[in-house]
Amino acid sequence: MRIGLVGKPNVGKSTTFSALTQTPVDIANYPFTTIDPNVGVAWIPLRQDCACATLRDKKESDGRLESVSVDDPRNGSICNPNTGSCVSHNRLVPVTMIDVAGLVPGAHEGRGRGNQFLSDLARCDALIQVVDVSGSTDIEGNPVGSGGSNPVEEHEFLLGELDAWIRGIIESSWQRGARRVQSEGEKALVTYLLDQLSGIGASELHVSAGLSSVSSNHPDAGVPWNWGKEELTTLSQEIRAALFPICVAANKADRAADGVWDELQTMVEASGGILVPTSAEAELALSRASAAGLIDFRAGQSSFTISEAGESKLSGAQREALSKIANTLEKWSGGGLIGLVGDIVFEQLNRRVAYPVQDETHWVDGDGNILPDAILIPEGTTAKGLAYAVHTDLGDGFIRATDARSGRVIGADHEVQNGDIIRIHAKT
Ligand SMILES: Nc1nc2c(ncn2[C@@H]2O[C@H](COP(=O)(O)OP(=O)(O)OP(=O)(O)O)[C@@H](O)[C@H]2O)c(=O)[nH]1
Ligand SMILES: [Mg+2]
Repeated sequence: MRIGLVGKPNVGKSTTFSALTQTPVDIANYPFTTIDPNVGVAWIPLRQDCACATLRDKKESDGRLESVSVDDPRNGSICNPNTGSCVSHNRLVPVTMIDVAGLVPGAHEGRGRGNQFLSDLARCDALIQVVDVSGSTDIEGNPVGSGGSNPVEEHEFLLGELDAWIRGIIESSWQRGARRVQSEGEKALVTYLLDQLSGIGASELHVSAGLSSVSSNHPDAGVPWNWGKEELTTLSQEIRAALFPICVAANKADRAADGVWDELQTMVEASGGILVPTSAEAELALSRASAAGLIDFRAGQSSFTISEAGESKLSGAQREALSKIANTLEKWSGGGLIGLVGDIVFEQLNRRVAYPVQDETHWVDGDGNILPDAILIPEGTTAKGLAYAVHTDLGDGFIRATDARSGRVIGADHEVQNGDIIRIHAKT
């Protein structure tokens, strides 16, 4: 799972990235601070209790485990995650985040960093546009104090650049590609588009969505090799929308009047996206204080408590600054940045979780680790699909699987449900 952070320069993409991934990166109040992309991992809580909660209940009722002790640092969790962590059955799973250079008008023609970073985004499952709702920067990212670009303008410009970028790829040898339809039939168009766009992650689904949008919006378009700019724009827009669902972090909300983002919110939601007001700077400050052990703070929440170390080290002024920050974050609903990433993963991209295990009785791997993996899979993934998600060899050698919760044997085509614990039997 990969999510790209995009937007014009100087809006807070790197600040957002740093708050989400706890990775230190360059942040500064001028355009093009970031040139080469930053890649890191954000840890996202599952929306339901980790399956280790069920296992604990079973063990407790069988008399094989004492109930949770008051001083248990994991507050009841008994799984052994290979990656991430689990406390209070709150299991964290990894989502790769990519922070790229800012995008300026004309990027698809090579302005600013040009197409380079557009290809950095190629393999992303979704994009978050970081928008500066404080108006403190113009459309090129230069600091202006106030009255810079407006949120809707900023969003429309980004969509326009992405569309133009995709159109550029399609257009380059359109005439030749489209004429293949004459000898090879309709399917040749799909093949041509897939050839052109597979590098940016397009599949037949995306391409077909684009083509049917041209037929419904331009009924008189005629033969494809005669399509003009309008038809190709529709085609690119639709492919872009299918390929890169875009959500918005309405950032620097701490310096904006409430509601400045309302119009953009309506627009984004109308196209199926999500907008959440954020202050990446505030979240970064809390996540840094937490990493330094000064406060106990769980990402996605606005409240925190001062830790023992914090009690002795924080000055009065520092405490006041931190609680001011938390108060700011409390004003907005939406769960901040972690909440936004969670919404994208579980609601927009419909990802479900499955726990592959090697022993269906004890829910462990070959080394006795309890529920070591929590894998995000698209809704509708089959047992065999899950096997491939774990390892190609496991998919190739797939024989059957066992649903470890019920003990039932399931076949290759069985749809894995959210929270399933699955033992895969495969030829080795
Ligand atoms: N007030 C306020 N300032 C912020 C917020 N987020 C970021 N900033 C400031 O905005 C400026 C730009 O932040 P960056 O994270 O470097 O922005 P960027 O989008 O990565 O910029 P480029 O890499 O140049 O495209 C810095 O001065 C940040 O401290 C926020 O939520 N509120
Ligand atoms: Mg940056």
